[in-house]
Amino acid sequence: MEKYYQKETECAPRGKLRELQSERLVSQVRYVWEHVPYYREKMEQAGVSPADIRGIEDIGKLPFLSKDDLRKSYPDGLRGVPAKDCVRIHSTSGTTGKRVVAYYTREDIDLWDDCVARALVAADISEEDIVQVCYGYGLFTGGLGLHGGAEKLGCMVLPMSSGNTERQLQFMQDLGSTVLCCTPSYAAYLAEVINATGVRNSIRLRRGIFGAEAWSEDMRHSIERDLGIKAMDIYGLTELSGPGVAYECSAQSGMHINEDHFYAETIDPDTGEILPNGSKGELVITSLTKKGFPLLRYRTRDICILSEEKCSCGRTFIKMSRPMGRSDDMLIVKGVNVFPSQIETVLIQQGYSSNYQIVVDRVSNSDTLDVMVEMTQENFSDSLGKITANEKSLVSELKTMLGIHANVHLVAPGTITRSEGKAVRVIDKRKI
Ligand code: DLL
Repeated sequence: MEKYYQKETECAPRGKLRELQSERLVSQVRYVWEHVPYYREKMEQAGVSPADIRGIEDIGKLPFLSKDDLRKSYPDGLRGVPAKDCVRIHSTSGTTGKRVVAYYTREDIDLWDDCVARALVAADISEEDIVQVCYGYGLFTGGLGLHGGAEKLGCMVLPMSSGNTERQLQFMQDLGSTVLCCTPSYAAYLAEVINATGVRNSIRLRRGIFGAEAWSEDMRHSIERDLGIKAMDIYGLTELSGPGVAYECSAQSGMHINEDHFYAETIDPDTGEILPNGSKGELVITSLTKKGFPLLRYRTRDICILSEEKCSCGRTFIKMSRPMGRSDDMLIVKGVNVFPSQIETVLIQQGYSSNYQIVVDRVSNSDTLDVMVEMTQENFSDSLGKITANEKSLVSELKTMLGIHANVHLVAPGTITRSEGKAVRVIDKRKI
């Protein structure tokens, strides 16, 4: 089984892979032209027809799809098959407008499971493993996505879904889970509870498959240390199946993109110009095989770098760096661009944990930026009596990074609400 997932396409010479991508793109463009009138119209407006797409080198001729297109075509304008041929839907949380609904045929689910199974094999997981899935089940793709891949690989799956930490830990100990799948922020919380309750020695975890939100290398190291596991990154989005678009291997230096199913480009987010691999840009993905919801040139809004450098694991699939924030993550505070990741970088560099919250508000027509920062147990006991000095030093570091003043509030360990799914780091009260 391992052989099947690892070798056939993942390690193919790049020329051969390009041929396969070309063939698949040509037939996918024809398919979309015939089955998705919304995209056909976009192609007509751009003056392109399927005859113009003869291989992957022609992909730049195709128009982009954006989140805005998904909203305009809600609920089923981009579906590629009649409802009777779909076996499932998933949906995004819809916090910023209308939900996005993605459709899956039976074959789409099968290919998605393959993509996730590959991710698990790349993390050295096999049918011997007991996989505890604590991503949410339901409309969110995390639960059923990891579940499908792990089951396909032959693992024993614990479909826990998110929440109920006490029960998670009970099953983890009683059934001897060896793999944990959840958001990195929930993994960090579980690690905290495991160590605080002294049950670390009765936990058999050895791998973690963490994704769905941004996390830093420092956060990886602390989760690995606290749980005694190897923590692997996994990337994906609902619009393109879910988790498993890209995954980490033993090298833990970027995520291999499942390139036989997804063609990746990076573009300049302002001009749409295609950038050479190696430069930082917005990730654009074309699904080469999906039929229920076949998106071409979808703008993910995630900023990353694609690298063709040879990987020590032997896979030839291109790698993406961890997403460096989303192009729409940016806050504008007092007219200045602020990325939450810049704030996280300062906090981690100064020895604080990844538990923080940013609150933006407007008082008497002027923006305010407050950062609640949770101290770790160590810096809490070190800094009793030095809190004001520490806050002042963080204010000054943040000013250097952001160019504007932020109010810093150091709070005791455990004060900031822990998340069971994606962490909520920013509260923008100007929008409430
Ligand atoms: O988060 C799918 C997923 C589930 C991925 C479980 C990995 C594990 P959405 O809810 O549609 O889908 O959110 C997609 O989450 O555009 C990124 O901004 C972010 N994201 C996903 N994976 C990562 C990651 C799922 N590994 C959006 N690192 C994407 C950083 C990630 N951000």
